[in-house]
Amino acid sequence: MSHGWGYGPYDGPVNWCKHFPNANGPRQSPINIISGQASYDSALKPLKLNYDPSNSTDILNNGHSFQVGFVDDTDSSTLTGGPITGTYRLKQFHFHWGASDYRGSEHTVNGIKFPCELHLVHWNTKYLSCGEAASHPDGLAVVGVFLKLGAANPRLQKVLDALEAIKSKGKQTTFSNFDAKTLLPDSLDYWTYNGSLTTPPLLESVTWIVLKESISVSLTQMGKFRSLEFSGDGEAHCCMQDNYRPTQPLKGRTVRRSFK
Ligand code: SG4
Ligand code: ZN
Repeated sequence: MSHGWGYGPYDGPVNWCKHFPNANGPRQSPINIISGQASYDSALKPLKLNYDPSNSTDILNNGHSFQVGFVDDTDSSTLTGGPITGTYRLKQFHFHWGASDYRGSEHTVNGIKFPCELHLVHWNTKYLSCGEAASHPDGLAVVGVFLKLGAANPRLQKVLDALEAIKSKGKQTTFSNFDAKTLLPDSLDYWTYNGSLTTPPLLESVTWIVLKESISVSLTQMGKFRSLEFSGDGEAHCCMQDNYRPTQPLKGRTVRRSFK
């Protein structure tokens, strides 16, 4: 492993600690959420997501996942309330998924893995940029949503139809007028804890907000995620699958819940 990292046998999660010492830090993510051990906190506020669909710009295969990016130079798409103080701006959303239907999510609930997990990444506007925010303990807030197998989800279709154009690493295309709020479930009940980015450099700057209610995805739709490639043009084809980090030790942290 040079400076690169991935999800394979040599560059995958168990080897990340060699170049990214944060991997063994006190507040790493993801974690297994044990529902019976999460403490109800009546002081937790409802989540407020205020997204402007005209802020979505592009969709990119970065060789680890694919992400939909948003304009973030004003407070036009924000997350407030919940466990956070102040205003956080939406930067991008991306997914993690498995090669089989029995794994793929990063967080687990009572040991249960979901086939896919959506992450909506926001940064604290008390800092100057997402990059700067990522090095502060209160810099980022990521909303995690589990996808469970079931009916085809029409709200995912625009995203999935765009994947054809970004099959290999480094490919990017425009992705305009997308309302990320349509991807969320009806209930915004959540668990929250202090954690990290789940990819190198594993910075310990994320307030995690994991929704209790999942959204649905069909087998055919999961197939579209799995047909993306980690590899770039001209490299040996390598399917983008199992791009999740396994759960990390809690190390004394508390997980709170917003619901009774
Ligand atoms: C994915 O690889 C995203 O594509 C990355 O986005 C993201 O990094 C990374 O996951 C870690 O984010 O919510 N899973 S996570 O902790 O958001 C960042 C980019 O590379 C910094 C922009
Ligand atoms: Zn993620």
